[in-house]
Amino acid sequence: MSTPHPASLPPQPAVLGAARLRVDYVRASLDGLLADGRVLAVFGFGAGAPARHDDPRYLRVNLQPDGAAPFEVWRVDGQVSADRRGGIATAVGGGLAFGAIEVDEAPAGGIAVAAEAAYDRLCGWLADNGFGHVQKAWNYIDAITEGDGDAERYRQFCVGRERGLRGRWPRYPAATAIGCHDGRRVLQVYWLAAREPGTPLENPRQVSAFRYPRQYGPQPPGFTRALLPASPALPLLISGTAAVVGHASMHAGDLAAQFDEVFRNLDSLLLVARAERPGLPAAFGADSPLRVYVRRQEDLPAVRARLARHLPDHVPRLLLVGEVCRRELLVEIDGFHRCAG
Ligand code: 3EB
Repeated sequence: MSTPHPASLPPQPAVLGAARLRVDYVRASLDGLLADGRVLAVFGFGAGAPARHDDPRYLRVNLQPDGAAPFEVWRVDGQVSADRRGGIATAVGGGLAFGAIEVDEAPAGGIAVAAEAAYDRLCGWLADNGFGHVQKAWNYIDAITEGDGDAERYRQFCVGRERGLRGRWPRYPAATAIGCHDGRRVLQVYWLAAREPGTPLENPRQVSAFRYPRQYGPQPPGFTRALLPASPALPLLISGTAAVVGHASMHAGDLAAQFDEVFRNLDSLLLVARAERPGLPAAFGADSPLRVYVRRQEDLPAVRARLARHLPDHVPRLLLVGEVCRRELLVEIDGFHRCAG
């Protein structure tokens, strides 16, 4: 006798001792959020958010949100201890580490040297603290597409990032690299690290970024399209995803067409992730907080409308004005998919 096949899989049981992370957009007071000892990190966005806090777990990202932004809150299963020394803010708990570093470009001698310093110090911290495996790194760079050809600031950032790594990462993490325009030439890098390696995922619709041909710069960007952490209680970490097919930018100047392409890329990435971990939901849901980076402020209303066509209302989303690292690309989406509750 065959038993009927359940229409949907029951929620995965909690994995004892496995690192877990919950990411939420929350409207609350910053002090109230930080009072929770299980909070690993809190992010504020744009000029309306507090610039800093004595607590090293707070970081402001200098991208203007669409309206009044909530805080993004990362919670872990365990007591968190935080520290700030030598310009690196860190928080450790529940088997995970958050860290953030800001490097002033002028004294460093430019974006390449600043990126090299940031990644060199990041690697040093990881080695000293037993967190061998960055799962995702976020990079925020002022005036990211300024400069021509190989002198473009993003390309120089890629050169410096790779130099700073000095071959210490056997595999690339997921990443986001977005431009801001706050006039501060301060490179901001933050990361989520674990003790176990995850599985890097590539997108069959896209050439791996680390294999981009020479035309995009002297150093291909070191990131993987998504990273599936070893712990099933951690979400899939999705890299910044733009309208890149193969290695080419698609639909220059056409916001709606770029949007459709971004979602085709995301769908394709979810298929790859589900082949690896069938328990991941097939579609974005309430546990898939996404960030949508929009190059032009004036596109925000159109972006809101496009998003409503692609995503059900219960998918948390944060719209930020930020520049994709190729001038012709108008929108990029990154995020998390399914955080165990
Ligand atoms: C792309 O597909 C878009 O350099 O860390 C996306 C995510 C992009 C991360 C990075 C760059 C980075 O090439 C750009």
